[in-house]
Parts: sequence; structure tokens; C-alpha cells
Amino acid sequence: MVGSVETTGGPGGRRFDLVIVGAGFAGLYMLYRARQQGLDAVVIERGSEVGGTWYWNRYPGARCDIESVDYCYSFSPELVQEWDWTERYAAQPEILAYLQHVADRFDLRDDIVFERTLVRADWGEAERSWTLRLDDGSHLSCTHVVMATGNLSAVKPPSFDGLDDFAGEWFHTGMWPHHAVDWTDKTVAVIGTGSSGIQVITQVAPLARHLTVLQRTPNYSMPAHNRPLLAGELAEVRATFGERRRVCQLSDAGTPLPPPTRSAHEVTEDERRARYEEGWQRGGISALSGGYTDFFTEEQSNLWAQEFARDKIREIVTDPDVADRLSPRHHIGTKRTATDTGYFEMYNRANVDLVDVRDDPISHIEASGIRLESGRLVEVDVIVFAIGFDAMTGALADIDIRGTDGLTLETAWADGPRTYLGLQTAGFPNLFMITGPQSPGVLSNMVISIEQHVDFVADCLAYLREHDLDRIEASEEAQDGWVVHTRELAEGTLYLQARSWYLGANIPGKPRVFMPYVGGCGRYRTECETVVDNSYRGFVLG
Ligand code: FAD
Ligand code: N01
Repeated sequence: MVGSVETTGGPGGRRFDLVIVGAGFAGLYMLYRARQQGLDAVVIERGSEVGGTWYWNRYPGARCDIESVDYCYSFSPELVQEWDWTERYAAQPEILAYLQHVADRFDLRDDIVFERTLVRADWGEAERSWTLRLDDGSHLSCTHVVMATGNLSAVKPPSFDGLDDFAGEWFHTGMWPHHAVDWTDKTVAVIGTGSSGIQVITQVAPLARHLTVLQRTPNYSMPAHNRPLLAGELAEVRATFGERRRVCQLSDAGTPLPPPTRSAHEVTEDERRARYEEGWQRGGISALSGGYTDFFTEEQSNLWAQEFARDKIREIVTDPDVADRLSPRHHIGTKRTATDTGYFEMYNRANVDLVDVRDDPISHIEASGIRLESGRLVEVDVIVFAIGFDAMTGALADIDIRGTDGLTLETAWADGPRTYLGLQTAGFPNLFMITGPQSPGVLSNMVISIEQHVDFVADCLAYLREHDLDRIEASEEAQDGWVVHTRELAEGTLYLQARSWYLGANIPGKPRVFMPYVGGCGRYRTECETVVDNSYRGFVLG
């Protein structure tokens, strides 16, 4: 066991009030809140350090796409004042350093067990507690468990035939090694053009001898216009932080940008293009999506924005054939839009090739490289798999979770996740998820959503103690209502038309169910507040 917390003792292991799984943004803040309430709490973390996403995703170019001053905690005014973000969009080392600072500053490490994975969790109705089994065979038990296991923490494995025969090095962006990778004189292939692929391509192309990008689906990417933050800007943000944060909390996406007020149909073509251009010059993930109210709901409105984005690609990429192959056709925003620093420009370099693996898929990997179905061999020294994650449900599916009467989470979610508010699933009492499916998490600035969920859970645990209660479970009825509500909201959007990880479409055999809540952070927060104001309506307390 790495860490000073003793977890053994008795047949079910030592008993805690609360076990938190995961030491990313969510787990760290959950531990902080639990400590404030005097709970006996422990965090179990697979990695050997805090950070979650920012511990695992160390690939070159990894950085956030929500502005640093908003992609951070708000719970400590002192922390807000003392941490100096250096760039508009912080890079992975800086975000990791921030989370390490949080762990140290609030003395959280003492209650974190590193290098241990939760493999099984069993609810015991008689004892009213969870028994948890870790990968080293040790057990512990607890009254409540919080899964802060992350939405993008279970990597999609590179299950290509022949990978073991590959003579070179290979890496997955989501499990990047801690040592530096030497790209000099190397021929490199990057598989995947999601946000991770786009970031890594931009960094590796100038360093490698040759880079081949294997693209299955072209992606939209907005310029980040990343730059150093000036001292004056930080001071201004700090002076108005509370107000800025409140705006984020009540917004749709958890950012301070003013929401659009008009449909794209209400303006002339010139006005539309001027507004898109203004967004492009401002940059960031909502450069185009923040333009008009019907961007996500109305085909023509979305199409106008798509055309603008494709025109930009044609302007940047000098070879018209390459530009055409890089031009996405899906509704913009319905797969996560990337942000970049010079991504499309990379295809003007003589050492970069684009290979289409939609029409000519990867057959297998062999000693010298990647063999396509046509027989073509892409010979490389290094392969980077930027192929994504089993998103939203993958980390939970990796744990054998058994609730009342032995009901497994696998069975309960066989046709897709079913939750109440994305916080609990009926049949799994006292088990909470942070930013679970059917909550706004992945469609928002996740730190805003994480803080809101952690606050909900912490306040709920305090309420239970105040009322001398120790059991809480979502009712089937409330859950059914929430699942229908979430689905109906999504049905009014274009999201359902894309083959995205939001829909589970990137994982063979995964049920095609749109998993996030599209109603926005502000609306969702109000829904949660109403539940609390009505004595946790929809939950059964005992
Ligand atoms: P995570 O950070 O994923 O932490 C979960 C932790 O749980 C991990 O450390 C994992 O090891 C641990 N764990 C999981 N299962 C187990 C188990 N069974 N036993 C023990 N430990 C376990 N979001 C944004 O809002 N803005 C961004 O700009 C942004 N950029 C991103 C960039 C990348 C490269 C990626 C992959 C994601 C990005 N995200 C972004 C989403 C990001 O995941 C969240 O913002 C946030 O970091 C999630 O924090 P978390 O604590 O919920 O989960
Ligand atoms: O993963 P992805 P990601 N053969 O699933 C391709 C966050 N994030 O790690 O689209 C060939 O988006 C796949 O192709 P297709 C952010 O939320 C944020 O890039 O399925 N190709 C796709 O191109 C993001 O959405 C940042 O046809 C295969 C790519 O691999 C989420 O994390 C940075 C393939 C996977 O893209 C996930 O991003 C990084 C195969 N067999 C991540 N399998 C920021 O900038 C998959 N692909 C903040």
C-alpha cells in the first residue's frame, strides 16, 4: 500500500464513513469537504500521484480548452488569490502542479492511498455499508462511497491485431509515460484526430522526421489563440472572481461568455459571417457554437457554421485535396470540437502525410508498421494511439459493483446508464457518482460541474447526519422520470445524429444512448436545488 492510511482490520476491512474513488479534481475536493465535516474518509487512487486526467494525459501538447482562470476551483478564496496561471489555456504540467499544490496546501495526501484500484464493491443491507475490494486483495468498508472515477479515465485499448509484434515504441495519449520521448529522426504515426490527436500532432510534426496521420473522421478545430496571461488580466479576474464564477455556474457550458440571443435565421449572410469571424478571432471551443441560439438544434443554422469552418480549412491548407479530406461533414459541435495552435497548418509541412483510414481501414500492425486493408504498409518507428476513451461509463464498468439483492451495475445499465440526476442509480444505496451520466459534466467546464456535485453530496451527507439517517437511494420512479427528461431534451438537438463518444458510438457493442444532460449547468443546478429544497425529493432516505 502506498500512503499512510491503514485500510485493513476485521473481515470486511476497516470501516470508514466515506470512501472516495479517484484523486482528480473531483476526488480531491470531495475529500476536502468530507474533512470539513469531520468524516472519517479515505481516497483510493490507481495512479501514484494526484491529478486524474492531468496525471495520466502527459502527451506533448496536452492543455485545457476552458480558460485557466475558469478551469480551477472556487472553494477557497485564498487559493484563487495565490495561484498564478501563466497562460490563457494552461498546459498539462501546470494543471498537474496546481492539483499537487491543492493536495499539499490542504494537507490531503495523508488520506489518499495511491497505486490501488477498486475492483469490487458489495452493498450489505444488514450492515448498511459497502464492502470494497482492492486489487491487492485487501478490503475496507464504508457507509457511503463516492465514485470520483472520471468520465474520460478508462482508455479505449489499442486492440489491433499484431501490436505485440511491433518492433518500435507505441504510446496511448491517455496513459502517457513519465519519461521524455525522443522524436528526433523518428518516423511517427498518429492514429486518431480527436482533441488529443490534434494536440499531439501539432507538437510532434515539427520534431519528427516524418509524421503520418491516420484519420478516420475529420474533426472541427477552433484556434485557441493561446498566449501568456498578463498580470493585469489576472488581477482583474481575481477582483471579480465571485461574480464571474456565479455567471459560469448559471450558464449552459460553465463559462462566463454571454449566451447568444438570436437565431442565425434572424440575420443576413454578411452579419452571420462577421459574427463567425469575430468568434474565430476570439478563439476557443465556443468560437462558432456561441454565435446563435439554434446552433445545436437547427440543421441550417449549424450548416452555415460548418461551411464557415470548412472555408477556414481551405484557406489554411494549401493542397486542395488534403484540405478536402480534412473537412468534416458532421454537424459541428455534435462530436466534441477541438481547439488547436496551428493544427491545420501542419498539413502544409513536407514531412506530414494524411492517410484516410475510413475507406482503407487498419488491418493489423506488424513489426515495421501499420498494414491497411488495401495492403499498403505505413512504415514507422513510433505509433501514437490517440483513440480516446470508453467515456462516461467505462471507469464504473471496470468495477464489479453489486447493490441491493446482488443487482450488478452491469445489469442495471445493460441498455445504457440509468441515473437520477447523474448522482445515483436505484438499487445502489449510498453510492454517489460525481458528474455521472445524465448530468451536464462533459458538456461543460467540468470543474464547475464537479464542484456543484461534490457540494450536493457533501451537503446531503451532512443532512443525513443531522437527521440521524444513514441510507439514501434514488427511487425507481424518480430515476425513470429523469431518464425520460434527459432523453427528451437531447431529442430536440442535433447531437443524436453524430457517431460520438457522447452516444457510446466509439466503443463496439456499447449501447447507443446519448449520455450527457443537454439542459445546461444553470438549469441543472436549479433542478438539484429544487430537489434539496423538497427534502431530497426523489431519493428514499432511511
Ligand atoms: P479524473 O481526472 O479522470 O480522475 C479520476 C481518477 O480516478 C483517475 O486518477 C483514475 O486513476 C481514478 N480511478 C478510476 N477508477 C478507479 C478505480 N477503480 N480504482 C482507483 N482509482 C480509480 N474538461 C474541461 O472541462 N476542460 C478541459 O479543458 C478539459 N481538458 C481535458 C483534456 C484531456 C486530455 C482530457 C482527457 C480530459 C479533459 N477534460 C477537460 C475532462 C477532464 O477529465 C475533467 O475536466 C476533469 O479533470 C475530471 O476530473 P475527475 O476528478 O472527475 O476525473
Ligand atoms: O478521443 P476521441 P480524444 N481506427 O474519442 C479515432 C477530452 N479532451 O482522446 O471519430 C482509426 O475524441 C477516432 O475516429 P472516429 C475531450 O472531451 C480534451 O481525442 O471514431 N481511428 C477519433 O478520431 C475529448 O472529446 C482536450 O472515426 C480510430 C480518435 O481516434 C475527449 O477528451 C484534449 C480508431 C479518438 O478521438 C476525448 O478525446 C484531449 C480506429 N480503430 C481530450 N479508434 C482538450 O483540448 C478510434 N479512432 C481540452
